[in-house]
Amino acid sequence: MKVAVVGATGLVGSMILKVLEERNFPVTELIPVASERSKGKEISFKGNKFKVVTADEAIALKPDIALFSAGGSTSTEFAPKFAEAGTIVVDNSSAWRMDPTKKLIVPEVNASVLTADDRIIANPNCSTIQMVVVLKPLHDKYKIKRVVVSTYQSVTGTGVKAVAQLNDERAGIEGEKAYPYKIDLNVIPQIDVFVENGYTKEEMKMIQETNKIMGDDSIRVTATTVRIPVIGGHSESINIEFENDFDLNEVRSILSKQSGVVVVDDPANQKYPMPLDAHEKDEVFVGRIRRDETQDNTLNLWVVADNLRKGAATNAVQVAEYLVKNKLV
Ligand code: 2RA
Repeated sequence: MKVAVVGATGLVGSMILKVLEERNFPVTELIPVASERSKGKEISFKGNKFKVVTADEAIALKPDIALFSAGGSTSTEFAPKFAEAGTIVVDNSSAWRMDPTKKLIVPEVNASVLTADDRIIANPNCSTIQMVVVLKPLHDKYKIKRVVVSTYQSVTGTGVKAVAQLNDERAGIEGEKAYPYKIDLNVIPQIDVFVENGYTKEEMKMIQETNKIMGDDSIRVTATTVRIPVIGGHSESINIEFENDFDLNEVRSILSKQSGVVVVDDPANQKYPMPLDAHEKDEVFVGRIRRDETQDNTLNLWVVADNLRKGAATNAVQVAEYLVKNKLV
């Protein structure tokens, strides 16, 4: 399989390369792609060195699959050009997610909707991915009416500059700023820009993407997304109201059986998911499973995942694995 990684020098792009190697994806030829500025840089992959090329040069090489993590404008410009050259694109940006002609895929939830006609496939937002992996089996069993989610998101979701700002602040160094405020010893209740209804784009992504991925617009979602000074992954407090009642042990059993989910729920021994434990792992970790005692048929959960892996790179590679396994590429 000839595989292009577009944005190969960025945080997520580098993680895509790492995940492709770890999961032994059948790469026969790797094509690392980055901006003109990075052209010629050497990338290590499976013990070999590969030179970074531009998007136009990569298109000419006609890759079978192109995994994108290079921002919305690059995806908007180049994904169609790759597709025209016969490449299947899996894109991590928000460019195509809400396009009605494009599929928005989390393999454990809705990979079965993919067909050979899908040439540009959208990877959802990281905070959405980890939530829907958990919502899906519970929705199938108890039918979700409403979701209230508050997130506690890693600075790695912003990128290299944000990680540097956190480290600089901890070291007492005055460096470049990714945020308008200090992030160390602080939390910032804004991720991405505000829109006219007072929500941020990140919150609207969680709301709109969830309905699309779950294939059910009746699910009402509201979100508050917050940046916190950690690097291991995103954490989410999720309150779910169902149409039907549930049994807590059955909930734990359903989640334990869900592909890609690990239940860590032993409060008596202070066992619950935390970003430090989720870091560098591909699973979604769920704990603090308990009934919301203020309302019937309502459940509280705590969900943690590495946003660079299951929230981005691993999910994209898993989409590619599904395409290969089902002979869609
Ligand atoms: C963030 N989910 O965490 C957004 C984009 N990666 O900043």
